[in-house]
Amino acid sequence: KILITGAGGQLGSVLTKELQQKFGVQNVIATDLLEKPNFMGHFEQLDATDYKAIEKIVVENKINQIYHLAAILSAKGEENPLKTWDINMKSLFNVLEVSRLYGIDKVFYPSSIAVFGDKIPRENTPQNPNLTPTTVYGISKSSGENWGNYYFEKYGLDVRSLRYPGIIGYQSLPGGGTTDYAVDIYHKAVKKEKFSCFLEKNTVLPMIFMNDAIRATVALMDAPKENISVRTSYNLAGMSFSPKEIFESIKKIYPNFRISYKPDFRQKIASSWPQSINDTNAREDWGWKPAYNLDRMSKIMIQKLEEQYKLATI
Ligand code: VAH
Repeated sequence: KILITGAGGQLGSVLTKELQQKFGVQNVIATDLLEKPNFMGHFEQLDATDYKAIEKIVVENKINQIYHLAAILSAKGEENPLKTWDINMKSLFNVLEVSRLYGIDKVFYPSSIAVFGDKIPRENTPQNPNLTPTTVYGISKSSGENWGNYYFEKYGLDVRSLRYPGIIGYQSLPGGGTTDYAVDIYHKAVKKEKFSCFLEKNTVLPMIFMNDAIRATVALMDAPKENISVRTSYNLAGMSFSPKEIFESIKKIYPNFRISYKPDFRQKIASSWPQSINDTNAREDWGWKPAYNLDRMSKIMIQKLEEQYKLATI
């Protein structure tokens, strides 16, 4: 059985559905700090910083895989650095320890392009540069990756991880990240509103369409153990674009769409991150290849969001 933390989040909510389909609804225990009243399937409220609470769920449900998605993201994390560190690390240690003690088969831990700092090549960023993250979130993810590797080396725990780019999907909303604008912009476009962007127009960042992010996660977790050569976290690429480029892609569908730029504190975070990612290891080890580019994504985002907003008004 599978335990997923952060199941109410942007990625967690979509990954939960995918895992339910793959393993059966009754075999996925979805958990989140916040209750999910209309959840389809097995849901339990869980504070992942509470070791006893995780242990109880693992034992009672005979869990053998854990997807640990609960975390505070980059922009939100800067509001309270020590609390962010505490939550992100404590929850990870709880997951690693419970996995070691109860013989969990596989653990998935999401890392992020936030682990790279501004002292590395920002184009085609390699797998193993010197990591000098600039946010507390990035520091927690780069440390977390190394802890995953440590548990693998020391205890043989099968921890697998991806450095996700910004994830863009129609199924859910992000919360507290620096890449959130790229989801919000589609919602504003579909609602025929003007978009005010918190990054300046030429800030290129690595991004990935939700469907690709989910497919990468499943492919990594399904890969034979001996294929996994990276035990910290795999670089993963989808596409790269700036606010101006995503705006132009949307304008092909909505010619009257308008944008203005009002960079805030998140600009500094974005400027410290890579523009594009070299994901050769993922391609070689488990056959990764993204399927979506910007225009293809824009088409689907707009079509799906139009359906959602139409349904909401009926
Ligand atoms: C954030 N979306 O902006 C997250 C991510 C690509 C960075 O980890 O914080």
